[in-house]
Amino acid sequence: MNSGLLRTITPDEVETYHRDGVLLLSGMFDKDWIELLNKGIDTNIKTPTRRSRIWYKDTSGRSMFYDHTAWQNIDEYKKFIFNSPAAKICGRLMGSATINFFFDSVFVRSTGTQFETPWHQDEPYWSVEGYDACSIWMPLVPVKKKSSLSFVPGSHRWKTVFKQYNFGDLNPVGKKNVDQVDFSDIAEQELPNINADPERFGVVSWDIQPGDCIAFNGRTMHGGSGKLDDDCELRVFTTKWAGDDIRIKFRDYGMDPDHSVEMIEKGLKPGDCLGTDMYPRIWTRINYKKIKKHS
Ligand SMILES: O=C(O)CCC(=O)C(=O)O
Repeated sequence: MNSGLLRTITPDEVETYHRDGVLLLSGMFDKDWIELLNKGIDTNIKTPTRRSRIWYKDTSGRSMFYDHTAWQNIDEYKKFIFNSPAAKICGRLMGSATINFFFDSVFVRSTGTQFETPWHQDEPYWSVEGYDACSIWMPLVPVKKKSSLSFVPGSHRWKTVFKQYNFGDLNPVGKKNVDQVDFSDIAEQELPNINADPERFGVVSWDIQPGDCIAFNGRTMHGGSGKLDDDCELRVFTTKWAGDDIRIKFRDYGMDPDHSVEMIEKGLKPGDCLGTDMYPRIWTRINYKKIKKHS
């Protein structure tokens, strides 16, 4: 398993990440990581956390499983978080001095599932705020462009507060105890209908192979994955990473995932940096010199 970078991240790639808020990185993880994470997802599905949800289920049995913050009980996830190059990739892209792990999530669609993830920006849902948050979206099976996660380049710099989707509503099996978010009181605008005119928004997506990943900023608008062919499944492992300017923030309108209870239990409060054994520091830049500020 590679713990170092399989290849250099180029200055052009860093530039693209900050300009577009999203970047496809080919060939970053060797096949041992993919095997390990597939095993981890099998365990996760068999032993879901209390916060897991089935986002979608149809009468033919096609479904989508979602879970998050499962890493502390799944050795394969733990190994990936502490030993894979993911934290280093985020550190290089963000130009941060340190990288703490934030949380993991999985999105597992059975073959032929049509369900599309609604468009959204992650950071407004989270129990933290800041520019320096990077997600690593890693499919563990090949994904066609039409089924892959799509992005609106540049949307990480949008200033509008949108009325975003309440993912807590995605409960076809009737599970009630989930994080609820209601943006109505703070929203300045409805979410734009990106699917109605993807070209106007410059929507991008890619064919992806296991070992590739997409890195994106916590504020970048994304969605639209799904629409699977009958012989294609989609298994995705995502990790969220915090760089220099990320601070804890509790939001009155709800959070998803809502980590506030666990954060308070760990002695963390609004305004603090992430830390403790729940948000371990995984990477520190050697000879850090603040040369560029992107936020
Ligand atoms: O894979 C998906 O369908 C959704 C991924 C996502 O929203 C995320 O990783 O933040």
